Amino acid sequence: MKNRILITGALGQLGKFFVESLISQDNYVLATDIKENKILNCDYELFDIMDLDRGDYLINKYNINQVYNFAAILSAKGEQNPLLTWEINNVGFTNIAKLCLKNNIKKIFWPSSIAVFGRNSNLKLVKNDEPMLPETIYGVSKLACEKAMYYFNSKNLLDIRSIRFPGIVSNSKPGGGTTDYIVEMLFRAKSNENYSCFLKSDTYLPMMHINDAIDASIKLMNADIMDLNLDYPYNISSFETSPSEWIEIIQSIGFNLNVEYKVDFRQGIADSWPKKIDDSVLRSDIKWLPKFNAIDTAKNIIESIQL
Ligand code: AKB
Repeated sequence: MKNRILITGALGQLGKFFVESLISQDNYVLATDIKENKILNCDYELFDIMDLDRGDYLINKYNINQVYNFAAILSAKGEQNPLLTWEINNVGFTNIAKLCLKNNIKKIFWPSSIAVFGRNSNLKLVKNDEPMLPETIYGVSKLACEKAMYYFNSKNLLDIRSIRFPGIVSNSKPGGGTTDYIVEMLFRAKSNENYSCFLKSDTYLPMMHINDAIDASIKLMNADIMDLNLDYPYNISSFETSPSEWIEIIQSIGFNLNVEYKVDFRQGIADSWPKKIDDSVLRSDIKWLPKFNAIDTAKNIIESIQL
């Protein structure tokens, strides 16, 4: 057994895939979330990251030595309740940091997001260190945690590792994000239903297959700290697409999809996000390359969707 890992937000868009992958790589995993578990086949406990006592109890009961902290409210949902988003994302982040400091756990994985960037970030090709003025509370909360992460790491208090994820394509129904259309279209195409798209047809955003995201994250977690040039999150990138291009891809692999456009407030968020990402620092530090391009991603995920 390699590590004893606590995962928060394990029933969310990323968590459940990390659970499966970490278990398959010979780790013990305690999955936690705020809802009853009906999908994960591993040890599971209810845990709200606002509850420090419960966190302390679980870490000691299961002898945890690493945490993957996925509990968060995403970009679009966050705009509906900015203060709650700040609370869950930032107090949640510091609660996990507190628990780890108290229990001598050094290593934490925490996902940041392309939402940390803003219109001043050279959006056509965003390097790792651009000026950042995020426009969503989600982006603001992620950026604040990035700064806290840098503090904890540079003072050698914790070893937090992080990647700024783009839109993640998986067979799990998304919720609350600005990139959600990419997965929603695959579900609609599979069930032969029409789709109403909330972004304009030519809105390009960076995306990636869930397996590539997991592969890079676990590689980063396992990397020798001496090989890492950054004490703060790495950019990551795989492919960029737009709603109209994604529809063409879906059609090219043999599925029908009729789409009407009903653009809403999420367009403003997407317009303030990167169109293309430069992730050369990550690729060189952990020797990683994505395995799935846009077509392979669409094919692989649509085949795995169970209606
Ligand atoms: C969202 O759309 O909010 C997320 C993200 C890019 O962080 N998928």
